[in-house]
Amino acid sequence: MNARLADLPTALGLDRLATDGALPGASAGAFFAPHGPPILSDDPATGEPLGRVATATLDDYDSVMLAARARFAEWRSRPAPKRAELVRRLGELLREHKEPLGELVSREVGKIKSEGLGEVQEMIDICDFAVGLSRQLYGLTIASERPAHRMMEQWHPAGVVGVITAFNFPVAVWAWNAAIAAVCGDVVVWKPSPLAPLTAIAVQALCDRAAASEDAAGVFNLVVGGPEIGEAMARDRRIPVVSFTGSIPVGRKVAGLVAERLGRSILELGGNNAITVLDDANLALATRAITFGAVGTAGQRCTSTRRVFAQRGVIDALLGRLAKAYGSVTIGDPMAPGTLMGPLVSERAVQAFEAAVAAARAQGGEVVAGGRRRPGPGHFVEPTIVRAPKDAPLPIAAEETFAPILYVFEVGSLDEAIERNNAVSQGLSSAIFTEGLGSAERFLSPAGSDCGIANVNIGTSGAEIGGAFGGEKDSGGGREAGSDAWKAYMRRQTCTVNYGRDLPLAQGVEFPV
Ligand code: UN1
Repeated sequence: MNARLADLPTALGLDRLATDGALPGASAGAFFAPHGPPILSDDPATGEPLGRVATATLDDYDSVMLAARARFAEWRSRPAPKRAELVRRLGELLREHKEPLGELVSREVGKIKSEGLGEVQEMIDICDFAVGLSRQLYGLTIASERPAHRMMEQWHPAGVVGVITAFNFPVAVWAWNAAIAAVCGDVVVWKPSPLAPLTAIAVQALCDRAAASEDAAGVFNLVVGGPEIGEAMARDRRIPVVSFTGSIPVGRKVAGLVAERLGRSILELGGNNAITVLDDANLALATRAITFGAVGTAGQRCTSTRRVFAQRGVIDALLGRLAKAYGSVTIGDPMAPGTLMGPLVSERAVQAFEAAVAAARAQGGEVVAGGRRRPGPGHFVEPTIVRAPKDAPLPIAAEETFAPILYVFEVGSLDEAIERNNAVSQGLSSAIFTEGLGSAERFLSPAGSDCGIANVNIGTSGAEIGGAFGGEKDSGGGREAGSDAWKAYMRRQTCTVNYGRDLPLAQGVEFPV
């Protein structure tokens, strides 16, 4: 364990888990030493190793699945408000450990302190939401066409839910899925990103503590491993629901494997999110929203702002304001006060950044801010703005590069902005800045943005957990977190009860026997 993390393990209960230097990356109610090769987790701000984690083999995965199935047999029959006690306890533990867990997130994936804390807050929020939801898993009653018959719909637990998460929200996205699934009566098996195993182990340690006091060992389970574990989950008929967050190509593969066995997948894939800025926009507001959207989390959110469509009358003023705002962004140690942008997660991410900037230049884009990597140690780059050429396409802007690169286009009208907003394969998040009610409503209308999220006078990222989160087209179509997203974690049952003495048939069919 790295010295910079010295006081964190104790706070998170990790110190008790260390076995011959490697933390055990598997838990089925209690941590056990898995048999796969260890992986190193690095601090992206320094390139130094933070800790070593033993990974799970397919046999280890199978042991976790067996325990999960056994737990489900009991858990599904526990009343939902009682199940919620586990989630309430987890929420309390997260509140108690918000600081050290937020710091661990910052250290392991490089997001700034406030965002690391915000990520844990998002977990706390979804726990609160799930506790309330446990008393609101409503079904409909339906008027029957037959006398003395009652029809109703009820929602039952689906089973073992597989949750595969990405490095950029290493724990919040797990919580969206896990907190909801647990109150729905499901048991969760989690495969975290191999880039963030320490954060996952810390959260699992809190889960195991919550479970111990609520007699719920094994409702939350952890399997740290590589793509072979993810593939096993996608193929596994014992997992009726697989929630996957990650890239579009891997999401396509997961969706195919789950569909082959007629399972259900909840996909939260890439985005290519745009902000439209009309001539009547409040430019001060737009500048702040664009800068947070494009630079926040070093551009490594699926909701990060990647494209701007600025109307002719404001593009120069907006670019001037953006260049100034970008100039004031402090880059460095994510935990240092005042830092607004930490490192990218890996050297590979830096190379992808450099390749995208080079492609943008080759395609006629003008780099008006940033554009370079920063000397090491650590994986630092400059937040970058590319002004698109007027009369040529900028094909690189159709791709999602997980880095702080913003492509700015000039548009003549709202219609043109909407058309270009929708012209990419992804459809996650979008926003418009305008003071005009008509323009705002047109952006939100059926002929407006085609994304799962459409905002007015706020940016594309930073969604609250109360809404359903997810996107259309290549963004995957899944919905997670709030609203009625819980329905994806349950199976629906339509029930008809005859309390009469006759057996009338529907549709007036006669069958005299
Ligand atoms: C993600 O990047 O996978 O809306 C999720 C947001 C965050 C979640 C992002 N609440 O930006």
